[in-house]
Amino acid sequence: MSDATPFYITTPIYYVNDAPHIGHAYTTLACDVLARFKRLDGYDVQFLTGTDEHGQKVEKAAAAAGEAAQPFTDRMSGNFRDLAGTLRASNDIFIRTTEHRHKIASQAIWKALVAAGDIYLGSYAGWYSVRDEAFFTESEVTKREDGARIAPTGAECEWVEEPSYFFRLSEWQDRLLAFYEANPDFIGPQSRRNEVVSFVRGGLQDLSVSRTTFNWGVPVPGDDAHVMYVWLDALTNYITGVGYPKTDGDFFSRYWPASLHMVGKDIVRFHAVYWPAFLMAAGVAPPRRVFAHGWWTNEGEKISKSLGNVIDPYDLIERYGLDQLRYFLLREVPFGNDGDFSHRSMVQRMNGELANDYGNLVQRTLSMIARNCGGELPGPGHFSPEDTGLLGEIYGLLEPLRSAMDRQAFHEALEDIWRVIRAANAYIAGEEPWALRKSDPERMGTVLFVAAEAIRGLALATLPFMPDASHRILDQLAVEPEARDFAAFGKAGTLNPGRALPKPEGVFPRYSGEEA
Ligand code: ME8
Repeated sequence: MSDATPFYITTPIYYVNDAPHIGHAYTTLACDVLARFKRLDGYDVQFLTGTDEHGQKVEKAAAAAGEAAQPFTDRMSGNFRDLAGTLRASNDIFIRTTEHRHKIASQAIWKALVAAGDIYLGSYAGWYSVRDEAFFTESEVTKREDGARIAPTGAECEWVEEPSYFFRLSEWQDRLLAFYEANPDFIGPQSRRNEVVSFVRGGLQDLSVSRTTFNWGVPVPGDDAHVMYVWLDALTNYITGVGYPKTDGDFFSRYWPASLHMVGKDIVRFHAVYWPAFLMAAGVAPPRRVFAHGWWTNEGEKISKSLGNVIDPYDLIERYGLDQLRYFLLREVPFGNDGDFSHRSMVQRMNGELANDYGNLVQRTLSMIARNCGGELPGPGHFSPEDTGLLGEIYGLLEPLRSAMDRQAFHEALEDIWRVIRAANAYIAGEEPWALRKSDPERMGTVLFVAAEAIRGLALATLPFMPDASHRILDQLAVEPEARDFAAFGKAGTLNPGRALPKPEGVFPRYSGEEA
């Protein structure tokens, strides 16, 4: 195995009750950008995504579709797999919770919890929200006018009374608080961390971890009348994916604990409270970090099927392009905050930041080289302070990018990159290479070389965000495939003066269609 540092990143596994939408695409893209960044930076990455296929919600959806649960989940899971492909997600693992290996892993963690004395048989009587697949206490639900009980998430609850196994979560309060204290980066952003800590400080109740009123789930070992609570089954996917229960295997010991579970803010409690408690109880190390991003609304409204305003990622890709969508989603909101999707701001960013700022920089530099240097990359002469200034900005970009990416501050990374794009545009405007063609061709060559070197660095920096467009820019600079990683970032000499460049063509089209 490679001696590179391992980095294991996961998306939530998505429920297959419905078609994927922009929210699912968002989390997957954010993970993909980080996975690509880490690979380019020399890490040994495992990137997992997949589908959550058990539980009442999926069973009901299958029944509503008039299908048996397994073929229904096969079909629906395929939609998520297809979306990952369309998004160009570079996941190494696609896991489904109906796979045999996952049943083995789920039953193994169950047995470990039983062996640790953390599971007992009792009976549950309380509220359950099928939409959230979550239990709620009397004090958490509110009564609507028609008498229906509503969870804090807005979902309707039903009353459930059934025999159930419980996990002794109440006994994990102190150990969880000590764990958060010892691992200040375990939950990001800070606001979510505070929320989780105060939730746990408020006291924890034992958690029902099995159901008996339906059977679409992993059978509880030794008691077939119960299926495992879907969240215990679902969370376990993250260790199934790296080989659990074979914890002494190379794969598991290499990639576990996960570097990062990326989730939406809706499911932070499951990941930052229940999951580390299950794992510690089962004698498995908790993940290193959980980052909960914010929620997208559509033109100011909550996205929901009943409002009919679900945003289809395929439509956006068709209209604006995949790289454009990837850029927009990670640039539009500080990662961690909620965001509002609007076509207006999509078009503004696409035209202003991609076509004008970045696209023009590339396009005018490459077309000046094509026109004035016979299509060959010019060689540099003596460097002026302006030249070394811009080169310094480029070579200095990687460190702030690393820092931003390690904090999942994608917007900050993009701002850093755009600062250098603007500096490069200002450099060209100041140096006026077009005016040097006759008066000082050597100086013109130096300026165009420096601009090309800046573009090379920028294209490497944008590779994780916009892989297609960035590769096309590197193609136009004739950068060799093996020089397309961060090891080559600050390596002057990767560009070959005298080398014939392909005919330049724009990579960031302007959007000129009708706005939706
Ligand atoms: O919760 N804005 O699956 P799920 C941003 N199966 N992100 C959104 C979003 C929105 N409007 N809507 C969804 C589940 N997401 C469980 C997870 S993990 C062991 C089990 C994203 O299909 C966001 O990442 O409901 C959210 O956490 C996830 O989709 C929920 O997907």
